[in-house]
Amino acid sequence: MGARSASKNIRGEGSGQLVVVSNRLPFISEKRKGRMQFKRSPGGLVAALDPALSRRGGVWVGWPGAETEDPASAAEMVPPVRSSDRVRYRAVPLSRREVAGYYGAFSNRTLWPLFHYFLARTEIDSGSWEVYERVNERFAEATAEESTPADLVWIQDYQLMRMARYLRRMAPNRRVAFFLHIPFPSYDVFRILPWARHLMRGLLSCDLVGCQSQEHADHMMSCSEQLLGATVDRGQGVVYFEGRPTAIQAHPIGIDFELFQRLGEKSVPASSGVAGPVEILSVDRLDYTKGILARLRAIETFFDKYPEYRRKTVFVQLCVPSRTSVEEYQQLKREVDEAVGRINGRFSDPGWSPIRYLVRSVNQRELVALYRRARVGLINPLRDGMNLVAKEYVAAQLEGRGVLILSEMAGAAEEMKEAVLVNPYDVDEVASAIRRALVMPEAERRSRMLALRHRVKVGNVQSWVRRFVESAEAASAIGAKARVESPTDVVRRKLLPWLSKRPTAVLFFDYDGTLTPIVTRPEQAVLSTNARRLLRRAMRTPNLDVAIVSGRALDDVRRMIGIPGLTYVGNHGFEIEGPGIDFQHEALGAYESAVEAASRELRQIKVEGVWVERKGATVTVHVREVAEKDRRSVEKRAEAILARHKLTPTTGKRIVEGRPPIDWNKGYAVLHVLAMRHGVDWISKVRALYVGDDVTDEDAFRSLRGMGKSIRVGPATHTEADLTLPNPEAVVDLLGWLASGAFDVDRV
Ligand code: GDG
Repeated sequence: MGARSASKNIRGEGSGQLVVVSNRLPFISEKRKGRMQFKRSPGGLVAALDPALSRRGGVWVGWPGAETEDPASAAEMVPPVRSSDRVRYRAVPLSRREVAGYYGAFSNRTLWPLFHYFLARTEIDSGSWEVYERVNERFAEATAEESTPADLVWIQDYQLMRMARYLRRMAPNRRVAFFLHIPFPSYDVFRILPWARHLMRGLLSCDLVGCQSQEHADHMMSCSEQLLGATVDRGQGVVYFEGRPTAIQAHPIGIDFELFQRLGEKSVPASSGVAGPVEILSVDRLDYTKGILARLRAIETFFDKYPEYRRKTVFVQLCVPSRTSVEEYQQLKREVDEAVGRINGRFSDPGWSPIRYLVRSVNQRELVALYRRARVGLINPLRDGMNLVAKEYVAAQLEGRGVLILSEMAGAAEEMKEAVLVNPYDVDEVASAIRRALVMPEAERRSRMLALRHRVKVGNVQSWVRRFVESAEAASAIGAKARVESPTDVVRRKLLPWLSKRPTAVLFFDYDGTLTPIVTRPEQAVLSTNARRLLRRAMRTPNLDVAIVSGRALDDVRRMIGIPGLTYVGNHGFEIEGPGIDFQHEALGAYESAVEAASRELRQIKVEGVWVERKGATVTVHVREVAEKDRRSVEKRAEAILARHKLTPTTGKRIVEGRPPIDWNKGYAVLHVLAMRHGVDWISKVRALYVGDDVTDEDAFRSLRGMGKSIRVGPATHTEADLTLPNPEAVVDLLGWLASGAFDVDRV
């Protein structure tokens, strides 16, 4: 296609180009007199990315802003490429329905409110989720076409959280980074989304995921762990999932400091478009996350509590209309109008009104003039990814006399510690902070502002782009090297497509040597707290059914695990107990006296270290502690005694076991559990997975051949199992992944 061949002219030699992907392309297009006209979108992000794109050569992929399903007419909505251009644009055409579902609904009525902790406003609608998925896939297709493995793909924001997953599938070698401009919520909030795991997988398909603050990065790491069972290295800020590392880092965005400073220098009070004094200033998009109503309550409280400021102080609230077609935003506008009217009605007198309320966008020159004049910048959103207004206010404070009051809930608060920090929900605190700012001694104001200005200058948007791109390149280089899978990753990758073809998985775990390391004496084989927690979690996961299968007596294994409600298989399958199952092999009674007599005789073997364990229907001779030289002869004597009593001797890891000569073993028991729990046609309903380490587990591996899957734990020996894991730690790792329900629903 045209764009692709054009890219050859544009692409710089040597290093790859930068491919920026965002919901909107960075310009507004309009047809005038039959010709398309393009106007650059305002804003620091576009201004900072433009030079980076031109320097390296690059492509910007995005939606051009007008609804169309036709790729040809979408291609007309981007500026034409001349051969000298180093940046070009690729339009992703979206229909009216797609824009409504992906942007209007899922992005703005599901992700936006949830990520800002407005749970009651969060819509959960699978229809819009499906559109979001499809549109993300379309962005990935366009990006795959526009890029090569040498390029760096940089995806912007919450509208495109699934895109990297698709891009990886279409173009596995792309270097991919993502930046989230809005907050990332805590696990307890994020998990509310039925598609939380899907979104997490989308993020973990990147080499680098950047966010505004360390708090958001921490939330991403714990969600990776809890939702997907991924391995997290918090010290390094890396998550390992499906054999690849993803760096998760805070990259607080900045502003074009020089620009705001320059505009500040040029500004004159009259250019602000607001006459009279401006003591307190707030500037926001008209959005419920910005906390305008709570702020107005704080202003009212301020005038109530400190009447000496009436007739003197003016609060200017500039609201830029936003998402005006959405009913909720229209409602918010009515509420803000009403609150302003009421407060002004209460306090105004003929010469003075406490609130100057402007609902419109002003140009940047006017905005900076306002910033410069304001004695107090009141920036107290209820929740905000960063909040650039706070930084812009600081940059425009050339005299350094202003005071910034900043919400603790804004990402900016993590860096801007010299501001007066407030809880925006606490109207009394905000009212007192305003008063404190107005009476703050000049020396204190200056020293706070000086420090803030220094930070904002150093962390400007240009350095943000530079650092992010450098980190993304470093992360993708490490990722390419580290793409060596751990044994658990290999097993996970092989199991995933198989497991996800059935709604339920039945997991069978042997105990000793599988869930716990092999120890000298059975009572020392204690289950770790982590393994117990994960088993509990697996039990509560709706699509998992968990059974423990052991050679130990049933009572013993139940006690060692200590989780009521699981299925327990004891004595190599002779005894089974669990929800809906209470089983004892019928032939057991007939051999009870033989087992008893054999046990008595075995106890007569008086060799140091021999230890006989009677386990109901079976008897075990432990020889682990017997001196090496005597071990074999003890085993032989034990086998002879068992044979004399017509019991079948089996030799395992440093044990000899006598069992009734009944054709019954762990393998039959597993099939019995499956039939009892899920019906004789279980094979069409569930997936069965058996994990064990011993020869006796081989019976289970054999019975599941072709019907289920099995994993042998321990050093590679001859085994009938389909897969292997090196040790119990790897089993617990796998259990973590299974217990997280990670293979549920989503097949990708
Ligand atoms: C998202 C995140 C994060 C406002 N009024 C006028 C005007 N503005 C400009 C400001 C500022 C921008 O709009 C608003 O940026 P914020 O950061 O405050 O908020 P969001 O739009 O919600 O942005 C946010 C940001 O992404 C970047 O990562 O900080 O947390 O929610 O630049 O100057 N500009 C002009 N006239 C106005 O009337 N010219």
